[in-house]
Amino acid sequence: MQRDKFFREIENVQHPNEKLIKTHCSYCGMQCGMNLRVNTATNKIIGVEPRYDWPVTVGKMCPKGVTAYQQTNHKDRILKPLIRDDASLKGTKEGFREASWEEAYDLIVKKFTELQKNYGKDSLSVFSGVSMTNEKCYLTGKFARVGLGTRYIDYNGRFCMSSAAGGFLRSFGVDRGSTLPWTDVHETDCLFIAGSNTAECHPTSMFRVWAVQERGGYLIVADPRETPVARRADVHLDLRPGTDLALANGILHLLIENGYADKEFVNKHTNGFEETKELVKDFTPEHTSFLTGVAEEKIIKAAEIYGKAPNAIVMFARGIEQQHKGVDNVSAYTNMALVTGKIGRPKAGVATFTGQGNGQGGREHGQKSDLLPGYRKITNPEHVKAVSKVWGINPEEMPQPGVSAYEMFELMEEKTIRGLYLLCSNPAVSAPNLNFVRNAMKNLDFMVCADFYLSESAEFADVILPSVTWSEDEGTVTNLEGRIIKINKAQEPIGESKPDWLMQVELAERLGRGKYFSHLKTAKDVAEEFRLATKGGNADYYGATWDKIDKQDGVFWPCKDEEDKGTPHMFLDKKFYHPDGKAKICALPYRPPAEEPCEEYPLRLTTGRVVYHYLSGNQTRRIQFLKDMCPDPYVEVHPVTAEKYNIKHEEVVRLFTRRGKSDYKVKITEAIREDTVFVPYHFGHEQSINLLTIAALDPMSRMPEFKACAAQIEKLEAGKVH
Ligand SMILES: Nc1nc2c(c(=O)[nH]1)N[C@H]1C(S)=C(S)[C@@H](COP(=O)(O)OP(=O)(O)OC[C@H]3O[C@@H](n4cnc5c(=O)[nH]c(N)nc54)[C@H](O)[C@@H]3O)O[C@H]1N2
Ligand SMILES: Nc1nc2c(c(=O)[nH]1)N[C@H]1C(S)=C(S)[C@@H](COP(=O)(O)OP(=O)(O)OC[C@H]3O[C@@H](n4cnc5c(=O)[nH]c(N)nc54)[C@H](O)[C@@H]3O)O[C@H]1N2
Ligand code: SF4
Ligand SMILES: [Mo]
Repeated sequence: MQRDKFFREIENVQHPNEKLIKTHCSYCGMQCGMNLRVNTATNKIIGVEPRYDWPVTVGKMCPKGVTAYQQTNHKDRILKPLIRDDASLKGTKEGFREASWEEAYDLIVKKFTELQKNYGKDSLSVFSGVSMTNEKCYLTGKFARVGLGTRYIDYNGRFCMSSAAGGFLRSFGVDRGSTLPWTDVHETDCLFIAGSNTAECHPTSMFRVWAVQERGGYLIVADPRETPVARRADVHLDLRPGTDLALANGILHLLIENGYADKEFVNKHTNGFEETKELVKDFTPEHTSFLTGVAEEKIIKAAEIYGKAPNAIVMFARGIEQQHKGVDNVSAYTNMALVTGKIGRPKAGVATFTGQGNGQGGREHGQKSDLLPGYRKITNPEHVKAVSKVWGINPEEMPQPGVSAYEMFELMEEKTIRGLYLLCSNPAVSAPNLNFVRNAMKNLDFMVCADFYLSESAEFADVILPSVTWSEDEGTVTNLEGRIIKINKAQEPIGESKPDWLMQVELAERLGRGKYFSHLKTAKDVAEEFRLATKGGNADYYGATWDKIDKQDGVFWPCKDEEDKGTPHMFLDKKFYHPDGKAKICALPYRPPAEEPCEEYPLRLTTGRVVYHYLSGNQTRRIQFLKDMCPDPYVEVHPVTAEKYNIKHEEVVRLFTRRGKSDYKVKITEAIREDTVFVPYHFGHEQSINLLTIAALDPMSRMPEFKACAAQIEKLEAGKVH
């Protein structure tokens, strides 16, 4: 891969009595290159250095990345399996005792077998996450379908990437989060960023973002809040939460009206232009401004900048995707690139900021209720046949598709699902409408949770299995570019902790399914089977061997065989993945958010992140520096709104919606719309903003509308908290 101008020949320093283990960060989709420093006398991780030789992030890391190594030997690590005998303590930290692996496995096998005997195979479920390697994500899908034989498996990507996936599949016929490598980003002429707090959530992208402006290019940002990236934008489209579909249609209207459509590209390589043109006719600047609250001049200026730019990249993130029309939002913003032909060549395209470390790979290989490895469909008999062959099962044995993440909790509530194997996710904090979700978990007959720290969700478990952190195992992950990279092991697992793939192999053996799992003795064994299982799928990883990943700074999928170097740029041949080779321009009527403000709930609540914490916070709330920087959640309120409610900076107020309430300190800031309030969601128990959020699901992706619901503020009497 060609080095870009940010690459500097800085050698990582090798200190005496230390070795450096080349790897990547445990957290977000940027997957910054780092070296873990290991003391050669104790064989323990003692620190970290950024990797200057990593082409995507060239020596950059954020506050989470530089402290990530502190997770491994943290005092809160769970060192042995834990069992709780008294079910009445469910939902608390109390009542767990240490047990041997044998005792824990025996109990799980006994309970799971009983449940399936009494209530059928599908009484069990698996809920997982994508902070795990591709190999672990792959095996989790196989464990559910072959080990347990249940249809009910889904994962936290439903709350994260599913709308982006749905939009890309509809527009392009394939879902790779970025059509181009990140090393192109700073070389484009216009970045159109919608619903991404890039500087806090993908901070090591920012040197490329600023470079666009430094080179004379433009930055447009659509966000209800003036985030750090919005502050420096040439145009900040400060829309009302939940109105992106109108904004995207409004911009498309102007692009077409003002002659920026690339007619040749549209005719040769797309379908759907005429009906889309017809639909967006109504989205005049005036009407769009009315629907979105963005000034007309800004909409006009944004369209003109994007239209004129020789190359441009449309980028977005959860701000547009976590809506009950998230898939439509993705396709609507993607329309901009397809209509103007700014795609399928270097420096131009579409990208979503993938969230979790393996948010891309983890969604491709069978943790989703309807997918099998290699992005194959469980509803397609040919796909089922291909995967069954690798797994050594009869295709008829493959379970049917299950339901989405939130819908699994609905089935737990009504007792269709009675057992849960939860790993790598903390839904007791991160799922929407938490009063309901926590109850559903409490309602389970038996729950297992694999985690390395006792999370808020583990409090609902009967058995907790100690897993390892990312630094105690090896495997591959796929970063936000679609580049498959290698995570290396820096330290042996502490205590009796084990990698998730090993627990699943050992459990499957004890459930009488050893025939399908016992040959997997190392992470590499899982990797070899995994590559084979993806062969021939849309997300083909067969050619991405660990050797090749090491030699060429990662491998972009698709990569079909040993000779194939991988695919950094998608669609260079202008071939999209729909059967006729064309992309789809989508005509998408506007729909408002599921819950609009009213007299009783006049404010719009939106939620998201801060730079110092990661997701449910179960990892970052334990790191002292990060905790010091952001100890508690807060509610951002505009000064005009604060005055209306007669509330002051740092005063504790009660925020409530139709579903729940919670008390927060007020942060008065002009960097938010007057009609909107914002709360970060990284906090547990009564501090969780998800007690208030709405579980309105997108009809296609089943993504909850985390980004918009109606809320009200209540001023508390002095000193009254909770
Ligand atoms: N520091 C940090 N970084 C992270 C993570 C983390 O937890 N902490 N998590 C990782 C993961 S898993 C993810 S998914 C990504 C998320 O990355 P982002 O999507 O960038 O993060 P969010 O804060 O969820 O939301 C982004 C922005 O959407 C805006 N927004 C809210 N409502 C709307 C709307 O209706 N329309 C538009 N256009 N914008 C809206 C919010 O104001 C916010 O600034 O970050 C990854 N990186
Ligand atoms: N209100 C609101 N809610 C949201 C969002 C929002 O913007 N607003 N964003 C949503 C998004 S984008 C996401 S991605 C979800 C994420 O929400 P969660 O899935 O809850 O994310 P994490 O906090 O990463 O949970 C991972 C858990 O698994 C553990 N863990 C980490 N690695 C491993 C591993 O390898 N194995 C095992 N067994 N355990 C591991 C961690 O300690 C942690 O407890 O939250 C969603 N919820
Ligand atoms: S930007 Fe993401 S991957 Fe990079 S150091 Fe921060 S959390 Fe880790
Ligand atoms: Mo996410």
